[in-house]
Amino acid sequence: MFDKILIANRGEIALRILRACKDMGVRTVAAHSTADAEAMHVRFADESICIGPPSATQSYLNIPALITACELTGAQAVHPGYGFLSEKAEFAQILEEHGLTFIGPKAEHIRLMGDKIAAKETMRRLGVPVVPGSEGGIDSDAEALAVAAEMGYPVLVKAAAGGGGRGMKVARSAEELPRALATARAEAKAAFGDDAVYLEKYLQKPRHIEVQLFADSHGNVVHLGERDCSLQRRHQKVMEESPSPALTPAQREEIGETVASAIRQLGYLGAGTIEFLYEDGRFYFIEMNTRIQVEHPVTEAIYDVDLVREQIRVAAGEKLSFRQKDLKPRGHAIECRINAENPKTFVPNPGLIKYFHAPGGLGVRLDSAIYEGYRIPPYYDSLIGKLIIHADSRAECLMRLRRALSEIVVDGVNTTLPLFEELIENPDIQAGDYDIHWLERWLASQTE
Ligand code: MV4
Repeated sequence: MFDKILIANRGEIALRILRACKDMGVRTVAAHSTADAEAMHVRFADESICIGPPSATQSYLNIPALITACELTGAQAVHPGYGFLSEKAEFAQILEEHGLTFIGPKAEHIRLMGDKIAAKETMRRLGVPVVPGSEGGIDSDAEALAVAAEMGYPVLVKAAAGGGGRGMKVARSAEELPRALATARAEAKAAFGDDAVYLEKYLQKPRHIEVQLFADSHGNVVHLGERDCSLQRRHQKVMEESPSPALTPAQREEIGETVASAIRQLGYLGAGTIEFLYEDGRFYFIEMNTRIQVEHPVTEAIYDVDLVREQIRVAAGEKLSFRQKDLKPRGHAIECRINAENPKTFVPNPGLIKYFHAPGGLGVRLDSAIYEGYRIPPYYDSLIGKLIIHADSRAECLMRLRRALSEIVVDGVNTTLPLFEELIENPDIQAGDYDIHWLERWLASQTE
């Protein structure tokens, strides 16, 4: 096991990683920007080191500064959290070249999954169901028109370097396709410096269901069920739950085994998430994420595991601490993302936390690095906490969430908390009856 881990992130995930390290008796180094000198995880860490000014490009994305920080502190491994450098293959590779361990997958797998065309082709080859579409990239309008005619409209043009919804264009007819291709290409070129695009059948009312995977370097690969992340706004997840209200235990086992088998064939290491669109009882692979995800705690709640601890164990060459047969989901979990944003317009609202009261009680977990008197800096993502509720059933989980929302107080900045109080009273939410467009439609209906 490592003696010392450097945490190359901030906010609630930096604290989450720090807690896992402490539970394992591993010393911690908080690498932080000047804007985060007063952060809770910096105070709780064994050591801290400033890696640059507020701008993320000069601090949390500054690879030379992070390597130097490891050398100065004697940290042997780096946990990148999510965002920032967590899915930069180059970072994983450079750490390795410096004799340091990247707590995450191998650089080759990060690179492979970063190319959405290669990722899809790989998954298809390994027996994972994928969305019907072009085989590889699209080179001409004629090719796109032929593929689209074959599978039928509407179709979706996606960027190979995309993900998270950027560089996507729907074409509802052959007339619309050339323009959709040109726009998607131009946006992809501007956003990613790569104009490669591919074509898929456009699914009109799917759910977003993702499967959690874990692999160690001893050939053990397991799945930890799914998370339903359909409740999104502008490609930002708002509320996630596990298990998905849409799946049966038999469907869970089947898709879990399918993806575990694919990952085993790849020789993957660490935590991974396979994202699917799910419509009319069928799964369609869209992307794979090679990081720990924001919503990992809902999986931790129902499987009673510490996923960050497992990331650290397998990065150190140890075995996973569980086998597939040990993993039995219990009950239901829901996560609410608390953002410092206007709950109606979602405009970020950084500033001073004047008063803070944490909720508590059985089945209530709050992952947050805020405290009374903390000033949320304006430079980073507006996520300030996650409220994770666990109960025996979905109905009890919603009741318990209602209780926790009635207890929590965050004063001084606007947050998304009022949104959840409304959402949990909605009949569709209570019934688990929602797709990826539900939240945007509901928000639009609220402002009319
Ligand atoms: C799709 C789709 C419909 N059909 N692909 C959006 C982000 C990226 N990860 C994939 N996305 C989508 N891909 C096909 N073939 C609809 C979306 C999509 C979406 C997916 C998940 C969650 C929210 C979404 C909101 C809008 C569109």
